[in-house]
Amino acid sequence: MRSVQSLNGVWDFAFFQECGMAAIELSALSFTSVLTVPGCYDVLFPYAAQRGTGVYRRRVYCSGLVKLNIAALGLAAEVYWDQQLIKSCPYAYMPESMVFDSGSTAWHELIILVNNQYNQVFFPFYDFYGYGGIYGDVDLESLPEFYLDDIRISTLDYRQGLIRLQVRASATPAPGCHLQLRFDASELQTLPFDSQVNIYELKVPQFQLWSPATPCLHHLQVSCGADELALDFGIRQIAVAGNQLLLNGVPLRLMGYNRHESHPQFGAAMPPSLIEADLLMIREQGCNFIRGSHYPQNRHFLELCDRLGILVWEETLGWDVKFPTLGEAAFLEQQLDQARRLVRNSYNHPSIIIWGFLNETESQLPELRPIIKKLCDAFHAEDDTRLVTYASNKYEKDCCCDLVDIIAMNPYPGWGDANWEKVQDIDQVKPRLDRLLAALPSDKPVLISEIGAGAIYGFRDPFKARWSEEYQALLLKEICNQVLGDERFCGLCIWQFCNAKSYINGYVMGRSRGFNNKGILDEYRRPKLAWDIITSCIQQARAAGKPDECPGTETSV
Ligand code: ADA
Repeated sequence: MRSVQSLNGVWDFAFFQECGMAAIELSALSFTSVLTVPGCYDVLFPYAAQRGTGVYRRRVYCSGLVKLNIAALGLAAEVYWDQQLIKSCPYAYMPESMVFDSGSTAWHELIILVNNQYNQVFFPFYDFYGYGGIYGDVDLESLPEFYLDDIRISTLDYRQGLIRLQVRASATPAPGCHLQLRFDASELQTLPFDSQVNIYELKVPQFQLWSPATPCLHHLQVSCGADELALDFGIRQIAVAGNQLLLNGVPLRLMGYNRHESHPQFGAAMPPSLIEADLLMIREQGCNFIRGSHYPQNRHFLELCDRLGILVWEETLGWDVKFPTLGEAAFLEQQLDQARRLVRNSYNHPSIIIWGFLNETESQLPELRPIIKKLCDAFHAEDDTRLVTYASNKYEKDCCCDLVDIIAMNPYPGWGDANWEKVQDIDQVKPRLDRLLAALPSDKPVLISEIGAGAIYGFRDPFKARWSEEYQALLLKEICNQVLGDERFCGLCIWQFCNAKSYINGYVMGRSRGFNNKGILDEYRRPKLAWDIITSCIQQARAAGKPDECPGTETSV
């Protein structure tokens, strides 16, 4: 196996307020402080709420060809090895890997500049806080000269355990090169490896299907020349039949939450055990689905979803971007680049069933169609085994629904679309959903990808006024009953799992306390009244046979 060195831990640190990365003089730096990686600096004193460049430094003992992996960072970064620029990282939350010659056996200097000023990828109008820091693990792998660069496994036929294995090497192999592989504890297989990219169709011995009820993973060990890799994968197929979703041929209804990677004390660098705590709550409630709003997901999150049997929508960063930016060639290029990288990074996670892009875009405008088409095509070209969509708030006016695999709508009856003159608007839910369904194509699955209401934790009110826990609970009960009870919807994804930090002075936008308060839990994961109500609705829907396939209710094939 490759040797991997974790670079997590305590790094030297310096912070330059209101200073861009270009202005940092590497040779003149002095480090007065330290910071732990992973971590966000702008949730910590003395850097809390500041914007500028954080400079991380540590020494690394190594030599030769290496691959540096940074699980995620934000908002943008530059990576320097012995004062030489190795890579610029423009996308917040995107896993980064870089292969380079680290030099002779010695202590080397690794510097990562991490800037948290808004940029052309992370705009100030995003309704979630732009945290600065290294959000995920950092490690360094030693590579042989000829190495395996990318492995992708797709299910070709779930009934037979037939998979497609695509292996890309760093270069064209020497003549007579072979790939050795082993599934789980089965016999070692030897296959010819004669070009840089090799594709095999293989049957997995004694295969088991992956699904929310039985999240069985297989283990694959692959070696070629001096390189060896191992990974887990699942055999499962997600498909669409008319307005239904099918998982391994069985009708599937989604029930779950939008979730931000966000915590008041950790920002976007949540410890894996806290991520796990979120997922266990979600699964315990009877949910089977999470939309990873609104960016690439932490690798611990994805691994946990694979293991726990939680289905995932993963998406690229691009929130409510409007014209003229939306029409710029550079913006589209960036979106396409993110799409390709998202798929490459997450390809082997069976939990992911949907790729998403451009949250709440201008999909009511015909001039957006070519852009949406290009993005759908880019996702499909990288991955023809998953569904592609964007979450829309253009509802009846959306003119791009024919371009996606699954229609996803974010209506807010009783809240955003509400008549605020009325004390309550619960009775608006059903007519709003009916109008939506009447206008949308009926030959595709329709997912409610966001819906919900704000409530301030602890604000209890006998009048059930807006912002009270009571109003949120009442509205969510009606939403759950209407959506789960209507088979024309393939799923319900509530906005949102827990409160998440947003605009600091967001009072006018309804972001009081600086948080988006539509969480069913507060930002410390304390349940509001709606949590138990939603649990009961899921139990009732399951008792009535809906959703057909929540964890535990699935029929095996
Ligand atoms: C939108 C958006 C979410 C959030 C939500 C809200 O639908 O996609 O990120 O901002 O509105 O709370 O209003």
